[in-house]
Amino acid sequence: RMSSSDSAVDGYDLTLTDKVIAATGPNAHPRLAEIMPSLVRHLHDFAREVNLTVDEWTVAIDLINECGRMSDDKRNETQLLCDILGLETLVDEITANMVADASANGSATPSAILGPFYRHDAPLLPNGSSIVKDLSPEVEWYETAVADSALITGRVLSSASPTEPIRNAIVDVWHSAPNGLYEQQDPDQPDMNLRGRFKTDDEGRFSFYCLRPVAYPIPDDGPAGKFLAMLDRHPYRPGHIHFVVSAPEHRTLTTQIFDDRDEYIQKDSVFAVKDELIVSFVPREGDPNGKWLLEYDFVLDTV
Ligand code: MBD
Ligand code: FE
Repeated sequence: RMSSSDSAVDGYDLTLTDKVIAATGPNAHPRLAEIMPSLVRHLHDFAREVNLTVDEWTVAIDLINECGRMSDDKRNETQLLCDILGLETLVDEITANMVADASANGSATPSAILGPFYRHDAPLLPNGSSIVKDLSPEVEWYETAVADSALITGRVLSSASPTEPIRNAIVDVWHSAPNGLYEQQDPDQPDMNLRGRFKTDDEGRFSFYCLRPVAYPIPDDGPAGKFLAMLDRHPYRPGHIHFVVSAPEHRTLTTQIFDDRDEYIQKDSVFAVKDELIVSFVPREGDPNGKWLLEYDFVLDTV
């Protein structure tokens, strides 16, 4: 029976939505009290819009449960599920917009998502050293590593005065090996391989040796990968290098750079590419440890 606008429409009980929203008590966590009505409304509207059945909902519950079961400190499958839905990129964008205040003048390096493979406490290394550990000819990807050896140098600058370098900034870097695996995913790589932290000198400079990054599939042996397959989507990310750049009195920058040679640059499976983060390595002579060069400056906003 249709007595008012909040009763049954198209056979669905809209008052259920209102009841769930109204059930929140007066002492609820303020931020939750603010956002839950919207979450409940969107969730319910979605279920009504697609005519979600119990069987379908059960499949979704199983998927989320499986993500949780699979996650530990080396693998965050739930985060990966969010990533393929664009959610980590979306919240990164929203956060960047929220913190854009008077101090931000738009010149800071754009952020990009952290991803599931960051590790705290990467070794603090002297500038000019290599994050490539124990590279022996026995390694299956030795040839690629030799051909792709790269030197990355640059400065960390402040958006407040970009002519003034920031000294003692920390550049925390990590990337996957040419076999497409991060060190913690691969028992054949030494601990902390392809990870390092570098402190900028008095001119704000950092430098280190690494490898040009290659495209690789996000782990597709778990529920997130199965989901991708069900969507007829590929699991590849374009070759990328992750950074967390931090300095006193500045907003910590989490970002990635993307190698312009990569065929997946326009079709990242986790939607993290931004034009300003696409870089060109240039060939370099006379240094077998660095056949390619990238000069890249990071610009941080003040807090
Ligand atoms: C990655 O290497 C990554 O950086 C992100 C964001 C998601 C999955 C795998
Ligand atoms: Fe990554």
